[in-house]
Amino acid sequence: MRTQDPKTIYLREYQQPAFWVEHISLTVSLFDGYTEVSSELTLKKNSTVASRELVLNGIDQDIQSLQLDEKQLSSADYHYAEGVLTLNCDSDEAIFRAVTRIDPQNNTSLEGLYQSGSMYCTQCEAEGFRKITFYPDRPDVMATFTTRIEADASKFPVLLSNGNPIDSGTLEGGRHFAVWEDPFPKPSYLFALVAGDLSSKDDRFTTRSGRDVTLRIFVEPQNAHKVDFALDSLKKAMQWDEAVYGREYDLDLFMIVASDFFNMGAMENKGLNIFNSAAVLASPDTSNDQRFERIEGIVAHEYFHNWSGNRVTCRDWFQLSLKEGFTVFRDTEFSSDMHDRAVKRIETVAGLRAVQFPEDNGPMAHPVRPDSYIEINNFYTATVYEKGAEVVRMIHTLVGPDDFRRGSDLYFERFDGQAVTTDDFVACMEQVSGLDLTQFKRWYTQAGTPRLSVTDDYDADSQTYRLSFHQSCPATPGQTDKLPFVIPVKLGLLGADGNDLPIHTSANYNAGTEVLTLADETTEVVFTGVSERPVPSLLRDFSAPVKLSFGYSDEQLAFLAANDANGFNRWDALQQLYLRAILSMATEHRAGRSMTPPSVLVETVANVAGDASLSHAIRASMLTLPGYAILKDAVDVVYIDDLIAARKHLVKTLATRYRDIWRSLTEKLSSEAPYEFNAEESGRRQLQGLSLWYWLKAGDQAAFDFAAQLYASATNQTDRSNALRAVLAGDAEALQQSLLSDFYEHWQSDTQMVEQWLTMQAGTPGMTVTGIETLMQHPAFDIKNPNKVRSVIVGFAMNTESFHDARGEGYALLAKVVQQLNALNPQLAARLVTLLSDWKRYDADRGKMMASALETILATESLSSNVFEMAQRALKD
Ligand code: B3K
Ligand code: ZN
Repeated sequence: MRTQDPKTIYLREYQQPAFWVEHISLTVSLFDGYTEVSSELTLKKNSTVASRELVLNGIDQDIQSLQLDEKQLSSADYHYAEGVLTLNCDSDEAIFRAVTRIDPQNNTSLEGLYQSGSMYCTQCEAEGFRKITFYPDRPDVMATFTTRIEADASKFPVLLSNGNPIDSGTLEGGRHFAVWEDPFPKPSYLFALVAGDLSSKDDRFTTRSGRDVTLRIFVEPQNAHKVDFALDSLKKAMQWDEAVYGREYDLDLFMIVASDFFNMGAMENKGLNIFNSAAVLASPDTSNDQRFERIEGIVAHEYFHNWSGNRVTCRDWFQLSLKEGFTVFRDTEFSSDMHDRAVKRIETVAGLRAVQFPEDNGPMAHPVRPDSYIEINNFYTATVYEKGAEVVRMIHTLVGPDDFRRGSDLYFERFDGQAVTTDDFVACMEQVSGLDLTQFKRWYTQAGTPRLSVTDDYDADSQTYRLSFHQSCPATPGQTDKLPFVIPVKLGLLGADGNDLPIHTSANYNAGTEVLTLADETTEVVFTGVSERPVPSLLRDFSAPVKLSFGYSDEQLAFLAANDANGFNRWDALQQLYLRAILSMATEHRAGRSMTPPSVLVETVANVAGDASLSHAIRASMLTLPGYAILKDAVDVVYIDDLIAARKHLVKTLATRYRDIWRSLTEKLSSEAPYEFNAEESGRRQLQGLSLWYWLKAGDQAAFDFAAQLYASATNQTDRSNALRAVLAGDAEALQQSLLSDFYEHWQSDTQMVEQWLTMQAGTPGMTVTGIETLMQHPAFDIKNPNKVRSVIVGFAMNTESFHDARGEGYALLAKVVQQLNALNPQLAARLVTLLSDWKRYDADRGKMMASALETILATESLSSNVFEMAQRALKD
């Protein structure tokens, strides 16, 4: 157990530093066994701060020499403890020089400079630069960088850093060097360096002002055939940001590097994005449609950060959502424009409900702009990213698209080259729109998902219809009482013929956007001239991230699913029907009674499956049942066995009742055409995959044959993985084993395919802890590789039935893995802790076992502050 609890950082304690850095000159010299880093900081006193203390962060720095101006510093001149070096600096302008040694080859934390396979790369966000050299490693210190890299020329022919290459040459002893200069002042978290034996591919983009930009992607040679899609996505993103935000790229070179060892998806380092290989390498043969879509979105996301994040960055890490919420909003809009907007909205909301809502509904809940943290890496969460994007989306809804664009223009112009706050962003939107967003900003400061309950009343005599809204927000850690939120509710009123009735109201309703804005705990809205009792369609397009309840009958939901003019709400109505059905069946199961899904639901499913007016993709999402994350979030106590039994029973009922529909859809949706990734084609494949899955659940031999045949003849990974997913979900064990071993046999030299193979196995029904332990012994597994850990461990935790096995062995295994990773990669270890954080929602027995796994974790020797913070928050009342 740790001797001292790590320090908590508070937003309210933010202070500017006493010294700014105007420029840093860095020389990084890679040697086998160690790396030498020499840095020269051009310091300038911050006149608004009285202190003369120079505060530099530095972790695992083996000091060779330190110098302030002409003075060599001895240990009496500075204080260096717990990663902070402090010294006094009497002049207003000074040069600080440091020569230190670091050990990237043994850096398994994948923060700072580290080795990834045969290459070196960096990850500096949030606080990795302090593992490279002494520096005020905080985002409000923005400096220009010159970086010189020296290394063995044959092992590391490619040497990269941010900005433009300005010099290169050979050195003695088979070594060489390259010098890079980044003219844009940036915080240290955007620094990057890469050295390796990489192959590259170039493309070009001409900006709208006519500048020619070279786009260059670097990968290990065996991946050279997997780069085209990322380059195309990049060009689309560049074009989109010019068209939609008026933002142009600012350097002559934009580079992307793929790394196999990476803690997250990708990183937006200025001019030199570094990507997790899995988030950038694509080919039809190894990436399914979902993967293509994800890669396109991430490439765009990182590119968009060049403005929302790099040119305008965060003052401190509490402002993380300033860049992340905004950039997620931007990449989501980009994807909506590239493909199908309604489908994208459905995917986004399904993801929000499955991940962010549960986070907001448990011990990990925190505001979009947190008030405090121990380890900032623990706050790269769905709340900061996805809820943060919803908050930006609501601003977009409230001010309208034109003012939003004017507001973002103002924001980029006013704050270019600065480190700012979410308040600064909102202030721009207020200025251009004239709206007062003071109350709206509670979305940034209050955690928890608001509940919006709605009742209605119709008076035929006066033809008035009344909706009464009541909002509340449950207590979250550290926040018991919440004030009302501003909630934009997009709505329509459906008449019996399924069409929208005209809306007349004196409430705060915008007829152009169909948005009603609520600001009070209770709001009564009266609609006049309503000729019949309508069915309300509320929260269209999910206009606010709230949990809405309205006492719909099953028939009304089915009616909305069939008729709503809003595609999103059609989907959502059916989701509510599924959810209700499963929850009530689970209650029956618990009571030992038989389960029967409501016939109105069963009939609606057939209608949707056969509704040719709906796109394939919309049909597929409408026919997809809510997953366990959403089911769990909807109950007070999670009796997981009952939820599993109920969900399975519904699947079985739909599968067997409609086996002919599934069969005919599966067969009809086959295509011989060569693979193309677009909305139309991926929708077709998605619906075929789902139909095949249902058909196979009906147990028909013909379905197994079809799947085996689809697998064998597949010319792309989407068809192949659809076949595999269906087979793995069924109970034909021999077929499962034969396909899985064939897959590995065939693809073992392809890293991305091996990761998918691991994930599939971890997710197989009937997977056991022993099975996972065996998988972890497989040569393809590597505990030091986050992708492999995520494939197996997160894959297993998502396998609800197996992970929540009543004996609790899954929890114990997870605790063991966290303990092991605590020493190797604290950031990843801390992520895994969240898989146990909802322990209190389970039945008492499971809850106890999950909590005891957390206790085990908390008792680990030399516990990292990352894991400590997460385990302790998870266990706290
Ligand atoms: N900004 C990075 C995330 C860094 C995470 C550090 N633990 C990727 C992104 O959001 O674009
Ligand atoms: Zn981001």
